[in-house]
Amino acid sequence: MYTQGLDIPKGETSIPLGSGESPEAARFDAIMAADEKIEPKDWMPEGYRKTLIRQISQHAHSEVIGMQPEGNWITRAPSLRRKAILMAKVQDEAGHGLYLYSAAETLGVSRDELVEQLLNGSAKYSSIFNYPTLTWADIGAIGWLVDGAAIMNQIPLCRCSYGPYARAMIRICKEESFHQRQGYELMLSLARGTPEQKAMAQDALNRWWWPSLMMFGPHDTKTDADGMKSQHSEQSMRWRIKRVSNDELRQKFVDVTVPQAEYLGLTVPDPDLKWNAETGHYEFGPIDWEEFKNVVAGNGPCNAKRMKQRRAAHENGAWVRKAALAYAEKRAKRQAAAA
Ligand code: BYC
Repeated sequence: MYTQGLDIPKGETSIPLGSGESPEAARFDAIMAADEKIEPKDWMPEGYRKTLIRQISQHAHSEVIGMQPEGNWITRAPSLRRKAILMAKVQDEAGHGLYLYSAAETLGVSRDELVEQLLNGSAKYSSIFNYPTLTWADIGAIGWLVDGAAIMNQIPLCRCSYGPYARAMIRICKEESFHQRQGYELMLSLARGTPEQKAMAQDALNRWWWPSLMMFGPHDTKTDADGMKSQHSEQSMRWRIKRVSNDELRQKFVDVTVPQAEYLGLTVPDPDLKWNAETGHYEFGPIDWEEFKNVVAGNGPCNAKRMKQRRAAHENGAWVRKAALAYAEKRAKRQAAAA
């Protein structure tokens, strides 16, 4: 059974795998070298398969758990327009989860197995969804910053070497783009509203900024005092699963987002933030990796609540799954009888 974490078999630490060892391995190497797609029936190294199952399933779980912080505000949206937009967005996240579970299934893992890993707590999902949505402005901040960070991370995944994941990402990115825009538009309305509304927008930016930077994952190479370093990036980039590193994506996100905050008239909560004309990038302060580790370990402000709600939703949905199975069986019997 697939387990989370670093379990890439020894001897599969880099590609090329050793073309010539077997015709299949040589073909895999050739596909990588030509920057073409690996498809489900193609031979692939076990480590490649496991890395993809890990990343795609974590991504799917993130989309599913990610419905909760925003779903929390559907009944309290301040207008019918905002409610309709938010409902559409949350439904999109459910859809993303489903495309991604389907993409993971093409790698030979069952959806039941993946869902079980989420429910029993052995699977990870993005740290960002363990923070609370305290005010309506948080809905704007999530769209602007969280979906903004997600797009930055996911656009390169549209060029991932695994075909089903790359194709799922194309549609997801189109939808994420709408999500980001609605979030920014919401923030703009608040920033141009009453002083209280502007203060609410600033407070949301203050709380979501640093967790959004953490979404990109640990640093690429630096081993900080706390030992934070991306474990998988190097190999995943060789396999063309990841195309751009965690730090590069984080920097791109900061460079794009700081001027957006300025346009809103809001202040990014980082006293060290400054433009470096020589590098053409913003410099920013240190990330609190202790907080990240704590949240990923299950001790964030909302981890327990998110998991409790997901387990309850799964149990409450048991009758739907049972009914769908019974209907599928009945239909198969009818079709067999008619044939
Ligand atoms: N949170 O070696 P690294 C959305 C883990 S949903 C938790 O760099 P990798 C949305 C990492 O898993 C957006 N854990 O890993 C939905 C690894 O642990 P394991 C979700 C994190 O995989 C609803 C360890 O740290 N996006 O858009 O090469 C509403 C070492 O990291 C995090 C995706 O899932 C984190 N933030 O790179 C609104 C994108 N970061 O597995 C919006 C797809 C790292 O060894 N995923 N870890 O136990 C990716 O691009 C990559 O998996 C990551 C991490 C960049 C996230």
